[in-house]
Amino acid sequence: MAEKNNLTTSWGAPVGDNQNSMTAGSRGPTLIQDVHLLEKLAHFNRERVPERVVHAKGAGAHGYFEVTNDVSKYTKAKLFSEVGKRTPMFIRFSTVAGENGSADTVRDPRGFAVKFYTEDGNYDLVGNNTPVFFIRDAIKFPDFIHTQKRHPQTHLKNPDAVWDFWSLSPESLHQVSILMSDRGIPATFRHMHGFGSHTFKWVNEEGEGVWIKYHFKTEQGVKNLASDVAAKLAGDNPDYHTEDLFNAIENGDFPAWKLYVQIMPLEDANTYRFDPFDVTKVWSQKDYPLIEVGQMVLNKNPENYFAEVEQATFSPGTLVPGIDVSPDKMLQGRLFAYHDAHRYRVGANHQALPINRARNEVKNYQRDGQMRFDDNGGGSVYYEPNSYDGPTESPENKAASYAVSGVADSVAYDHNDHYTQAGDLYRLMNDEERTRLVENIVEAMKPVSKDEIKLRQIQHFYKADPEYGTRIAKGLGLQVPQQV
Ligand code: HDE
Repeated sequence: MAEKNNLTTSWGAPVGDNQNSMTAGSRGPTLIQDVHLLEKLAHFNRERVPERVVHAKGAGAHGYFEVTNDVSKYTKAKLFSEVGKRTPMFIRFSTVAGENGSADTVRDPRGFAVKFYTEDGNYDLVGNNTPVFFIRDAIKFPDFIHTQKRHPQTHLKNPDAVWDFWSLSPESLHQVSILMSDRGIPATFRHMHGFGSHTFKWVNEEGEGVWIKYHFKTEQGVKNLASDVAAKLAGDNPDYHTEDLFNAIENGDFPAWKLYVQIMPLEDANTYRFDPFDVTKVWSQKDYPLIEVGQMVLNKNPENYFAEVEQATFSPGTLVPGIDVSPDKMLQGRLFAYHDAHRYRVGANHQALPINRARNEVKNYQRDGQMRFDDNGGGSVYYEPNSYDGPTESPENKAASYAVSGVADSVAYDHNDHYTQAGDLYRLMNDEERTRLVENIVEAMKPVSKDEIKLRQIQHFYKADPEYGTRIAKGLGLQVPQQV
């Protein structure tokens, strides 16, 4: 006879009755000794871990990355080591500002966070579907996100804050223009590009470095949603992108992206026409053309959303030999923020969770901490240096050194041209794209209560391109301020 499929408590004891609480007689009070009832209710109260403070709503998938072009002369990173090499990976797509459960089809950048499970440990490439960002110093991030979230009194979204901040932070103009363009609402997670956004460093076996930028080009083609279609979907099916990704993979329609890099010799950074570490700027592809690296294919859905997507923890600080960071002030801030967020949201041992655990053996002297559900190193030596053959550092894997100079100070960037690239973007667009861009901005700015904010923002659009600023001013029933 087949073994009975017994329901158990979390401590494995069989449950006698899962329909009725234990009471003193059928009408008597519930007995506190009904430990199965107590445990069910108590665990239920603790099912929610804090949602991500940004990028709370997302969807994930497993897949692989395969090298299609030899870039080993630039980097010793094993996942890029030879053509044909495959590395398992996990990706999480997300919106930025909305809470968990908010609609997928909002106008917002999309997170594009990739975890490569390489033989040298995990490498996280935590990017967005946009090559630039709104700000370029980490110190402004909490304030920026406050403006994207809810007003502290009304608990409503607040256009005054959004545009007040952007009009007082002109470095945001390039990303604001991308956000308000057609690409602000991707048709699905499958029909959008991905970017590392920041400048990173690749280092080869000889310790020679180059600066790089990552580009994931969707092989599905870029498709976007018109604002009105997106708004209707946000009401009819707030999980539209989540559902699309799951169904596509479930049906064997595996989405793929080609990965390219732009490569800049280290010395070029000193002479390039703007600071190449400024994440509000792109590098001209005429100056630094795209070089193919490989293909990423998503071919497996998560078995369990909470275990694999909600508990996934990514960080730009999760690096492997051959890949390093740049002095980009945003990237530097993120190197602290992500693991700090994970320790708070998931726990000190988040890297040991199955979805985050490296595929190669993790050997170090970190012990204990909450939810240490692995063997915690057993009886092995638990300090270093030691005389018991414990794991030791491998100097050949030290991050490549590089010269730094300057006075310790809180200093601004040494260039402030926030208009050329935003204007170039506007001029690259065809008439229909420009018209939709202007309409989207006018719609978004109409609810702003202070003309002072609108006029200040119009000045920025005008400096990018006179037609750009003039059309927005007209749409808002305002004049472009004289002192532009
Ligand atoms: Fe994030 N970001 N971010 N961000 N970010 C987080 O990590 C942060 C920035 C991005 O699917 C948080 O687990 C700072 C740029 C993605 O789990 C947090 C700054 C880019 C995801 C955090 C930035 C990103 C996050 C929130 C300014 C694109 C979701 C909770 C210096 C290049 C990853 C968490 C996932 C998540 C901090 C700016 C992308 C708080 C301080 C620029 C895709 O750690």
